[in-house]
Amino acid sequence: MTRTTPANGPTNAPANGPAAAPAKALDAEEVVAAFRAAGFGPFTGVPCSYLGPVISCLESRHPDDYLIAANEGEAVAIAAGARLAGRRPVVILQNSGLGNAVNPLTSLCHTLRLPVLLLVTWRGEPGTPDEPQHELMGRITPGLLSAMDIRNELLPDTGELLAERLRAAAAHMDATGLPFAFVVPKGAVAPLPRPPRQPSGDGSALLRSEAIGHVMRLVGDRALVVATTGKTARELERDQDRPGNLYVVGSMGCASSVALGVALHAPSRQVVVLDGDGAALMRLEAMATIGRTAPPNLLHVVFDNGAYESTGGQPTGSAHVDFAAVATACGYRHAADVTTAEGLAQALSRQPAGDGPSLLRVHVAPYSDPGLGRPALPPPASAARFSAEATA
Ligand SMILES: Cc1ncc(C[n+]2csc(CCOP(=O)(O)OP(=O)(O)O)c2C)c(N)n1
Repeated sequence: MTRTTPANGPTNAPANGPAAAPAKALDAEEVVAAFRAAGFGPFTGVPCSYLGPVISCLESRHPDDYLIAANEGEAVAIAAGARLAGRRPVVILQNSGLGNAVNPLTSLCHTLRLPVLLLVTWRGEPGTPDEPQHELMGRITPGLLSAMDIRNELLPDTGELLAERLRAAAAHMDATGLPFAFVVPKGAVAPLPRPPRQPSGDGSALLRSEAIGHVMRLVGDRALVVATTGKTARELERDQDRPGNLYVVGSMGCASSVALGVALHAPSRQVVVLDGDGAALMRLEAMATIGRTAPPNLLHVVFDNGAYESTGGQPTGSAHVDFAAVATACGYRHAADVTTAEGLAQALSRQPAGDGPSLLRVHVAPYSDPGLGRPALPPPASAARFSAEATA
């Protein structure tokens, strides 16, 4: 698969070797304009930093045509519905989210012949250094798309070629009723100039890194702590690394379910999950199972910054969700919203360890240290260390 040669069909071979870096970067406005000119829209999906500029452009210029989804599978189903209503929908997703989308792509779009256009980013592209959680999916992305009968090719690197390939994609989708995917490598879309980020508002909002520090101090040394993907895990590792911490670097949204599994099978230990609002929304069903199984030793902390901060700060839509009410309705014994360090301490004193499950939604600023590093500990080492601690 090359940048300018379209794939020949649904069986086009996966790219096994290192791919060349994109020759040029497309401008995000140019990408959005080309898709719209070819009749594509609405757009829905979950962000990846590679497509952050495209999402920002959609949010600012075409807010009625961009819908934030909580989960990539949900986005595919929304797009399928939009197709039924006569539109040519586009789903924006990171390739890690292909896992969430496999079922609706195969058993909904394929079965009902509802063609949706995918813009899939290519984290972990072979030959391009990336984080461990992207290695396997990066290797199999083109092959996985092909295995699902989804014709795929790299996003072209000029506006003219993009317009041409969009016409070809539309013709293919009309002729076959099948989805089509453009795979978006690193650097394919130029970043937007960004003003230096500051803690928002009047500076009184808690920073997530501070809030993590408060929670860790209040839960104590013996607590087992499971941190969600993105900057939450990275901040925890940087500031508070210890054997009882597990950094769930991938599988966005699964940290609370991992914590549930630990809590049910290590009943003598307090288990704390540090979740994000985007991650909690991605797998909101986890709260139903936590509430039903009701492990008394589980504390679920959601750091709500209203954003997918780790991928560039796109909004999550969490302001529309009352997490505490959801948790209570699901069967959690305690749930509270807090905005300050004092509120956090008071809420935890009212939700004693052993009287859970409890939920604490901590409102934090959508900000993190721009110099925040990547996890130093290889994921298998982090898992083995945590497991040894959990079974000690
Ligand atoms: C299935 C999946 N989809 C998308 C991503 C890309 N991604 C990584 S972190 C992140 C944002 C997480 O948002 P949130 O839980 O609110 O935490 P924050 O980044 O705000 O700390 C996203 C979208 C991913 N890793 N996995």
